[in-house]
Amino acid sequence: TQIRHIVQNMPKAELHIHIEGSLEPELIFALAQRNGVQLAYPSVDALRAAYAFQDLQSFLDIYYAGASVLLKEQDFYDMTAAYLERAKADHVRHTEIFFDPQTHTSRGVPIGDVINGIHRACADSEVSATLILCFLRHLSEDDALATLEAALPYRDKFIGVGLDSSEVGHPPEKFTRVFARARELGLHLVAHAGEEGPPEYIWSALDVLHVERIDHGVRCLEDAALTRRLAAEKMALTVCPLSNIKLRVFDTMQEHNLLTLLDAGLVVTINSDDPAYFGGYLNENFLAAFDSLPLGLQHAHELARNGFAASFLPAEQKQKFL
Ligand code: ES4
Ligand code: ZN
Repeated sequence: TQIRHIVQNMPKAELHIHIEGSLEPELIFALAQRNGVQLAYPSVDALRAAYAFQDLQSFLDIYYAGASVLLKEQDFYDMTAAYLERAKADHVRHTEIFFDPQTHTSRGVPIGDVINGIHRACADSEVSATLILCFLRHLSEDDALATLEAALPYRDKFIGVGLDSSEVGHPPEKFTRVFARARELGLHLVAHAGEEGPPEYIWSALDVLHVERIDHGVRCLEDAALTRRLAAEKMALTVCPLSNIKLRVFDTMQEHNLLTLLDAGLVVTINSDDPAYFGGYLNENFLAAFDSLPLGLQHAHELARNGFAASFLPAEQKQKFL
């Protein structure tokens, strides 16, 4: 139909994509072979068959297993180059890519190999691409602080920091000091909050960590005062429709609250999160939402525009997309 065609071909920004979540089963097996890594699954099909998740943690267990094949700088380059090709095909013009250094440094991979490999692929791409270093919230704040210090020789290769992994039981305030340090360094700040965790985690991401966007944030609607604040401050939510269905945040796409968030005046963006695991890249996320919810052409333009508006592009570059 006409609207599907327009949605697919619109210039878009992507603000919530974990690069390790773009690793397709075929590339996992190719890298395992190249690096002599033994996988717990005998074949690509067997691995893909394991992609049936009950919740965030059951996904993360498989996601970290998949990332275990990444050892060399070139592996990080190849993974990122493959994502950027897919993004380009979906008319993504700008992307702000999350990466999880602790997933790799804990296996003995030098942080410089991680950052240089991902960054070099971004530099080689036609798509505008910047990097956001994420701390794993199931690990300690001291581990996050050490990771930030270890990344400082590469300070010019990332624009911000984020907070991801297991949300419940690991509230934003656990990371007060490391976010304060990142803020002093002039880094942009984001955090996952209100995906599986309660609205209180969104409040503390705002008031304790001073984040500039909320990743997911869909549970904000449980708190009317919070919803009003997010709207008043034009605080963007990076919503990931297919992720929310695969991880059972909502039972069906028809029940997703994306349109309710828009109607509440929130700056909603659409993103792919972990496209290799959740059934699609950015266009598939847009189409899944548009196929299941009463969204129209105005919404399509608003959602695409929000992606650029909420980006961390410098004002003059942002302007060209708006
Ligand atoms: C993630 Cl969907 C999601 N939530 C939290 N952390 C993550 N890391 C990768 N995908
Ligand atoms: Zn995420």
